[in-house]
Amino acid sequence: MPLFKFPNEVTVELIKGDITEVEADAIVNAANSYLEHGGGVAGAIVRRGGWVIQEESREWVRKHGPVPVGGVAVTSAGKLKAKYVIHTVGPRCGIEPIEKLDDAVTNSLKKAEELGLTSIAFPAISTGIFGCPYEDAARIMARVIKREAPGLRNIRRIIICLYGDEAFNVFSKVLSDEL
Ligand code: AR6
Repeated sequence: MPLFKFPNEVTVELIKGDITEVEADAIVNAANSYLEHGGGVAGAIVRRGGWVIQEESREWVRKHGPVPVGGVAVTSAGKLKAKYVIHTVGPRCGIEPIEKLDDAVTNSLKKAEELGLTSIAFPAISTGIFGCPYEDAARIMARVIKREAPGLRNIRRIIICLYGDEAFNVFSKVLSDEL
């Protein structure tokens, strides 16, 4: 059952597990600006989706330059169930302001809308290697969803995929409080 449903039927679901297994039109990658997908979500996406995702990412950076913090880039999803990977760069906590996470989530939703997609799955961007606390990240994601969901025309499912009990419990609490 979804955690929340907006009047325009957009639902928010929280799930626990590996985002590379989620069935959604797009999965969001917690990337770095160079789209070099080493560890965390990014590493898992390339391992499971195939090297083509890394190759397309390098091609994107060659054409457009590094992705700014809060920006997005799109590639195919290789062998994943998704149609696209939307790569976004979250802030590195302690180096960039965590508020940039608002841009990362907002721009990912906008890109999915632009592509005409109906479902999008997010990981807890910036809460792994980039060191942001789950609670702060969850609050920002909740705020963006609350602000953006009522205006969405194509997206009907927003999935947040959390890795492990702690992340899942914190996000569940914050999102149910704030949505
Ligand atoms: N599915 C869902 N969530 C996951 C998975 C997975 N397979 N693997 C890890 N997480 P991170 P960041 C969780 O480090 O902090 C990469 O090297 C993880 O527990 O993937 O934005 C990039 O290339 C954490 O809660 O992303 C960048 O250099 C959350 O996903 C850098 O890490 C995000 O962890 C980005 O760091």
